[in-house]
Amino acid sequence: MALAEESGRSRRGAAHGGRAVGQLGASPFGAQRSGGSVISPRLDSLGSDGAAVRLGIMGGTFDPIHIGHLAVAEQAREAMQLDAVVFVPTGEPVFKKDRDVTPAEHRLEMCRLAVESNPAFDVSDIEIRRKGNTYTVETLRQMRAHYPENVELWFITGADAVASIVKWRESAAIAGLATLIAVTRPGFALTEQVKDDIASAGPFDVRYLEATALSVSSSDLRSRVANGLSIRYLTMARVRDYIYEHGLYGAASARGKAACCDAEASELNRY
Ligand code: DND
Repeated sequence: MALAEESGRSRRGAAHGGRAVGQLGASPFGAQRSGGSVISPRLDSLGSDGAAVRLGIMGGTFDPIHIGHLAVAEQAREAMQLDAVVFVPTGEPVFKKDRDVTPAEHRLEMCRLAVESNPAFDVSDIEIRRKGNTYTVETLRQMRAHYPENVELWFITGADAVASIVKWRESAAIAGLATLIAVTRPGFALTEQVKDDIASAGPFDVRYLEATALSVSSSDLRSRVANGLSIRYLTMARVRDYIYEHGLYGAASARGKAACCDAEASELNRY
Protein backbone atom coordinates (compact mmCIF):
# COMPACT_ATOMS: atom_id res chain seq x y z
CA MET A 1 0.00 0.00 0.00
CA ALA A 2 1.24 3.48 -0.73
CA LEU A 3 -0.03 6.92 -0.08
CA ALA A 4 -0.53 8.03 -3.65
CA GLU A 5 -1.36 11.66 -3.18
CA GLU A 6 -2.29 14.20 -0.60
CA SER A 7 -4.10 17.36 -1.59
CA GLY A 8 -6.20 20.23 -0.36
CA ARG A 9 -6.10 22.59 2.55
CA SER A 10 -3.65 21.95 5.29
CA ARG A 11 -4.78 20.64 8.63
CA ARG A 12 -3.50 21.30 12.07
CA GLY A 13 -0.52 19.07 12.67
CA ALA A 14 -0.89 16.85 15.68
CA ALA A 15 1.16 14.22 17.38
CA HIS A 16 -0.62 10.92 17.24
CA GLY A 17 0.33 8.18 19.53
CA GLY A 18 -1.45 5.52 17.53
CA ARG A 19 -3.56 4.57 20.51
CA ALA A 20 -6.23 2.01 19.96
CA VAL A 21 -9.72 3.02 20.94
CA GLY A 22 -9.75 0.62 23.83
CA GLN A 23 -6.89 2.56 25.37
CA LEU A 24 -8.55 5.94 25.07
CA GLY A 25 -9.45 6.90 28.59
CA ALA A 26 -12.86 7.77 29.97
CA SER A 27 -13.56 11.27 31.29
CA PRO A 28 -16.36 13.65 32.09
CA PHE A 29 -16.48 14.79 28.47
CA GLY A 30 -19.05 12.94 26.48
CA ALA A 31 -20.58 11.28 29.47
CA GLN A 32 -23.33 9.02 28.26
CA ARG A 33 -26.79 10.49 28.11
CA SER A 34 -29.40 8.90 30.26
CA GLY A 35 -30.97 7.30 27.19
CA GLY A 36 -27.64 5.78 26.08
CA SER A 37 -24.55 6.81 24.20
CA VAL A 38 -24.28 9.58 21.62
CA ILE A 39 -21.77 8.03 19.20
CA SER A 40 -21.05 4.72 20.94
CA PRO A 41 -20.33 3.79 24.56
CA ARG A 42 -16.60 3.37 23.90
CA LEU A 43 -16.21 6.46 21.72
CA ASP A 44 -18.28 9.06 23.50
CA SER A 45 -15.41 10.34 25.63
CA LEU A 46 -12.87 10.43 22.81
CA GLY A 47 -10.56 13.46 23.07
CA SER A 48 -11.79 14.47 26.48
CA ASP A 49 -8.24 14.58 27.86
CA GLY A 50 -7.36 17.31 25.35
CA ALA A 51 -4.94 15.19 23.32
CA ALA A 52 -5.20 15.29 19.53
CA VAL A 53 -7.27 12.42 18.19
CA ARG A 54 -8.00 11.37 14.65
CA LEU A 55 -11.29 9.55 14.32
CA GLY A 56 -11.89 7.65 11.10
CA ILE A 57 -15.53 7.31 10.06
CA MET A 58 -16.42 4.45 7.73
CA GLY A 59 -19.95 5.05 6.49
CA GLY A 60 -21.77 2.43 4.49
CA THR A 61 -24.91 0.46 3.87
CA PHE A 62 -22.94 -2.67 4.83
CA ASP A 63 -25.48 -5.06 3.34
CA PRO A 64 -23.55 -7.11 4.30
CA ILE A 65 -20.18 -5.92 5.62
CA HIS A 66 -17.25 -7.79 4.00
CA ILE A 67 -13.47 -7.99 3.97
CA GLY A 68 -13.22 -5.14 1.43
CA HIS A 69 -14.76 -2.72 3.94
CA LEU A 70 -12.60 -4.00 6.77
CA ALA A 71 -9.35 -3.88 4.80
CA VAL A 72 -10.05 -0.35 3.57
CA ALA A 73 -10.71 0.85 7.11
CA GLU A 74 -7.62 -0.86 8.48
CA GLN A 75 -5.34 0.44 5.75
CA ALA A 76 -6.76 3.97 6.08
CA ARG A 77 -6.23 3.76 9.84
CA GLU A 78 -2.64 2.77 9.36
CA ALA A 79 -1.78 5.21 6.54
CA MET A 80 -3.44 8.25 8.12
CA GLN A 81 -2.51 7.41 11.71
CA LEU A 82 -6.12 7.30 12.82
CA ASP A 83 -6.59 6.52 16.50
CA ALA A 84 -9.88 4.75 15.94
CA VAL A 85 -12.29 3.93 13.15
CA VAL A 86 -16.03 3.93 13.72
CA PHE A 87 -18.24 2.03 11.30
CA VAL A 88 -21.53 3.83 10.78
CA PRO A 89 -24.21 1.75 9.05
CA THR A 90 -26.79 3.90 7.29
CA GLY A 91 -30.36 4.07 8.51
CA GLU A 92 -32.22 4.66 5.26
CA PRO A 93 -29.67 5.01 2.46
CA VAL A 94 -30.81 7.58 -0.12
CA PHE A 95 -29.00 6.00 -3.08
CA LYS A 96 -30.41 2.49 -2.56
CA LYS A 97 -34.11 3.15 -3.10
CA ASP A 98 -34.15 0.82 -6.11
CA ARG A 99 -33.85 -2.30 -3.96
CA ASP A 100 -34.91 -3.61 -0.57
CA VAL A 101 -32.17 -2.93 1.92
CA THR A 102 -31.85 -5.40 4.80
CA PRO A 103 -33.33 -4.07 8.06
CA ALA A 104 -30.91 -1.82 9.90
CA GLU A 105 -30.73 -3.96 13.03
CA HIS A 106 -29.27 -6.86 11.02
CA ARG A 107 -26.73 -4.67 9.22
CA LEU A 108 -25.75 -3.10 12.54
CA GLU A 109 -25.29 -6.45 14.24
CA MET A 110 -23.21 -7.80 11.35
CA CYS A 111 -20.95 -4.75 11.64
CA ARG A 112 -20.56 -5.35 15.37
CA LEU A 113 -19.63 -8.99 14.78
CA ALA A 114 -17.18 -8.04 12.05
CA VAL A 115 -15.19 -5.47 14.02
CA GLU A 116 -15.18 -6.98 17.49
CA SER A 117 -11.71 -8.49 17.16
CA ASN A 118 -10.07 -5.15 16.30
CA PRO A 119 -9.48 -2.90 19.33
CA ALA A 120 -9.22 0.18 17.10
CA PHE A 121 -12.63 -0.42 15.51
CA ASP A 122 -16.10 0.27 16.83
CA VAL A 123 -19.63 0.67 15.49
CA SER A 124 -22.10 3.53 15.94
CA ASP A 125 -25.85 3.33 15.50
CA ILE A 126 -26.12 7.12 15.23
CA GLU A 127 -27.62 7.00 11.71
CA ILE A 128 -30.02 4.21 12.55
CA ARG A 129 -31.38 6.06 15.56
CA ARG A 130 -31.94 9.14 13.40
CA LYS A 131 -35.22 8.75 11.54
CA GLY A 132 -35.72 9.43 7.85
CA ASN A 133 -33.23 9.43 5.00
CA THR A 134 -29.60 9.18 6.04
CA TYR A 135 -27.39 12.10 5.08
CA THR A 136 -23.69 12.08 5.87
CA VAL A 137 -23.62 15.83 6.49
CA GLU A 138 -26.02 15.37 9.42
CA THR A 139 -23.89 12.60 10.90
CA LEU A 140 -20.76 14.70 10.66
CA ARG A 141 -22.55 17.68 12.22
CA GLN A 142 -23.71 15.50 15.11
CA MET A 143 -20.18 14.23 15.62
CA ARG A 144 -18.66 17.71 15.33
CA ALA A 145 -21.15 19.02 17.91
CA HIS A 146 -20.38 16.15 20.24
CA TYR A 147 -16.58 16.10 20.16
CA PRO A 148 -14.13 18.81 21.22
CA GLU A 149 -11.99 20.48 18.55
CA ASN A 150 -8.99 18.26 19.27
CA VAL A 151 -10.91 15.34 17.70
CA GLU A 152 -10.41 15.47 13.94
CA LEU A 153 -13.00 13.74 11.77
CA TRP A 154 -11.73 11.71 8.79
CA PHE A 155 -14.42 10.24 6.55
CA ILE A 156 -13.30 7.11 4.70
CA THR A 157 -14.83 6.25 1.33
CA GLY A 158 -14.17 3.94 -1.56
CA ALA A 159 -13.41 5.48 -4.94
CA ASP A 160 -16.99 5.01 -6.16
CA ALA A 161 -18.50 6.73 -3.15
CA VAL A 162 -16.12 9.69 -3.24
CA ALA A 163 -16.83 10.23 -6.95
CA SER A 164 -20.52 10.66 -6.13
CA ILE A 165 -19.95 12.98 -3.20
CA VAL A 166 -20.66 16.01 -5.34
CA LYS A 167 -24.29 14.78 -5.47
CA TRP A 168 -24.61 14.24 -1.74
CA ARG A 169 -26.76 16.53 0.36
CA GLU A 170 -24.89 19.74 1.21
CA SER A 171 -21.66 18.29 -0.12
CA ALA A 172 -19.84 21.61 0.20
CA ALA A 173 -20.64 21.63 3.92
CA ILE A 174 -19.05 18.20 4.28
CA ALA A 175 -15.80 19.80 3.16
CA GLY A 176 -15.75 21.92 6.30
CA LEU A 177 -16.51 19.05 8.64
CA ALA A 178 -14.14 16.25 7.73
CA THR A 179 -11.05 15.31 5.82
CA LEU A 180 -11.91 12.73 3.16
CA ILE A 181 -9.89 9.58 2.61
CA ALA A 182 -10.60 8.25 -0.89
CA VAL A 183 -9.45 4.67 -1.18
CA THR A 184 -8.99 3.02 -4.54
CA ARG A 185 -11.50 0.29 -5.33
CA PRO A 186 -11.21 -2.23 -8.16
CA GLY A 187 -13.31 -1.18 -11.14
CA PHE A 188 -13.66 2.43 -10.05
CA ALA A 189 -11.03 4.70 -11.52
CA LEU A 190 -10.30 7.95 -9.77
CA THR A 191 -9.63 9.94 -12.91
CA GLU A 192 -8.33 13.49 -12.98
CA GLN A 193 -11.83 14.49 -14.12
CA VAL A 194 -13.36 12.97 -10.98
CA LYS A 195 -10.78 14.73 -8.83
CA ASP A 196 -11.51 18.04 -10.59
CA ASP A 197 -15.26 17.56 -10.08
CA ILE A 198 -14.72 17.02 -6.37
CA ALA A 199 -12.42 20.03 -6.12
CA SER A 200 -14.97 22.26 -7.87
CA ALA A 201 -17.78 21.10 -5.55
CA GLY A 202 -16.15 22.53 -2.44
CA PRO A 203 -12.91 23.07 -0.55
CA PHE A 204 -12.48 19.37 0.15
CA ASP A 205 -9.35 18.07 1.79
CA VAL A 206 -9.06 14.71 0.03
CA ARG A 207 -6.31 12.21 0.73
CA TYR A 208 -6.09 9.65 -2.04
CA LEU A 209 -4.95 6.27 -0.82
CA GLU A 210 -3.92 3.26 -2.87
CA ALA A 211 -4.98 0.27 -0.83
CA THR A 212 -4.57 -3.41 -1.54
CA ALA A 213 -7.22 -4.23 -4.12
CA LEU A 214 -10.01 -6.53 -2.98
CA SER A 215 -12.64 -6.95 -5.64
CA VAL A 216 -15.39 -8.00 -3.27
CA SER A 217 -18.81 -6.39 -3.06
CA SER A 218 -21.92 -6.68 -0.93
CA SER A 219 -24.02 -7.35 -4.02
CA ASP A 220 -21.81 -10.31 -4.93
CA LEU A 221 -22.14 -11.71 -1.41
CA ARG A 222 -25.92 -11.35 -1.53
CA SER A 223 -26.05 -13.07 -4.87
CA ARG A 224 -23.77 -15.89 -3.75
CA VAL A 225 -25.86 -16.55 -0.66
CA ALA A 226 -29.07 -16.52 -2.70
CA ASN A 227 -27.55 -19.06 -5.08
CA GLY A 228 -26.26 -21.36 -2.37
CA LEU A 229 -22.62 -20.52 -3.03
CA SER A 230 -20.00 -20.21 -0.34
CA ILE A 231 -19.07 -16.79 1.06
CA ARG A 232 -16.27 -18.25 3.13
CA TYR A 233 -13.25 -15.90 3.16
CA LEU A 234 -15.33 -13.05 1.78
CA THR A 235 -16.51 -11.90 5.17
CA MET A 236 -15.83 -12.78 8.78
CA ALA A 237 -17.09 -16.21 9.88
CA ARG A 238 -19.32 -14.65 12.52
CA VAL A 239 -21.01 -12.50 9.92
CA ARG A 240 -21.52 -15.50 7.68
CA ASP A 241 -22.98 -17.47 10.58
CA TYR A 242 -25.31 -14.58 11.34
CA ILE A 243 -26.50 -14.48 7.74
CA TYR A 244 -27.40 -18.17 7.85
CA GLU A 245 -28.89 -18.03 11.34
CA HIS A 246 -31.21 -15.21 10.31
CA GLY A 247 -31.93 -16.42 6.80
CA LEU A 248 -30.69 -13.21 5.18
CA TYR A 249 -30.33 -12.87 1.39
CA GLY A 250 -32.35 -16.01 0.75
CA ALA A 251 -30.01 -18.03 2.96
CA ALA A 252 -32.75 -20.26 4.34
CA SER A 253 -33.33 -21.98 1.02
CA ALA A 254 -29.65 -22.05 0.14
CA ARG A 255 -28.39 -23.12 3.52
CA GLY A 256 -28.03 -26.82 2.93
CA LYS A 257 -25.78 -26.36 -0.06
CA ALA A 258 -23.53 -23.70 1.41
CA ALA A 259 -23.46 -25.08 4.94
CA CYS A 260 -21.61 -28.20 3.86
CA CYS A 261 -18.78 -25.98 2.59
CA ASP A 262 -18.80 -23.69 5.57
CA ALA A 263 -19.16 -26.08 8.48
CA GLU A 264 -15.48 -26.35 9.20
CA ALA A 265 -14.92 -22.60 9.15
CA SER A 266 -17.88 -22.01 11.43
CA GLU A 267 -16.37 -24.29 14.01
CA LEU A 268 -13.12 -22.39 13.90
CA ASN A 269 -15.09 -19.16 13.97
CA ARG A 270 -12.41 -17.36 11.99
CA TYR A 271 -12.63 -17.07 8.26
P1 DND B 1 -22.63 3.02 0.26
O1 DND B 1 -24.05 2.72 0.14
O2 DND B 1 -21.84 3.25 -0.97
O3 DND B 1 -21.94 1.94 1.20
O4 DND B 1 -22.50 4.34 1.19
C1 DND B 1 -21.24 4.92 1.47
C2 DND B 1 -21.47 6.15 2.34
O5 DND B 1 -21.95 7.21 1.51
C3 DND B 1 -22.52 5.98 3.44
O6 DND B 1 -22.03 6.54 4.63
C4 DND B 1 -23.72 6.77 2.92
O7 DND B 1 -24.57 7.29 3.92
C5 DND B 1 -22.99 7.87 2.19
N1 DND B 1 -23.88 8.60 1.27
C6 DND B 1 -24.23 8.00 0.08
C7 DND B 1 -25.10 8.70 -0.77
C8 DND B 1 -25.59 9.96 -0.41
C9 DND B 1 -25.19 10.53 0.82
C10 DND B 1 -24.32 9.82 1.63
C11 DND B 1 -25.68 11.91 1.26
O8 DND B 1 -25.34 12.31 2.39
O9 DND B 1 -26.39 12.59 0.48
P2 DND B 1 -21.40 0.44 0.88
O10 DND B 1 -21.83 -0.40 2.02
O11 DND B 1 -21.78 0.02 -0.48
O12 DND B 1 -19.83 0.66 0.93
C12 DND B 1 -19.24 1.27 2.07
C13 DND B 1 -17.92 1.91 1.67
O13 DND B 1 -16.97 0.89 1.35
C14 DND B 1 -18.05 2.80 0.44
O14 DND B 1 -17.22 3.94 0.65
C15 DND B 1 -17.51 1.91 -0.68
O15 DND B 1 -16.96 2.69 -1.71
C16 DND B 1 -16.44 1.12 0.06
N2 DND B 1 -16.18 -0.21 -0.52
C17 DND B 1 -14.97 -0.63 -0.94
N3 DND B 1 -13.77 0.00 -0.99
C18 DND B 1 -12.73 -0.73 -1.49
N4 DND B 1 -12.81 -2.03 -1.92
C19 DND B 1 -14.00 -2.68 -1.88
C20 DND B 1 -15.14 -1.97 -1.38
N5 DND B 1 -16.45 -2.31 -1.19
C21 DND B 1 -17.05 -1.22 -0.68
N6 DND B 1 -14.09 -3.94 -2.32
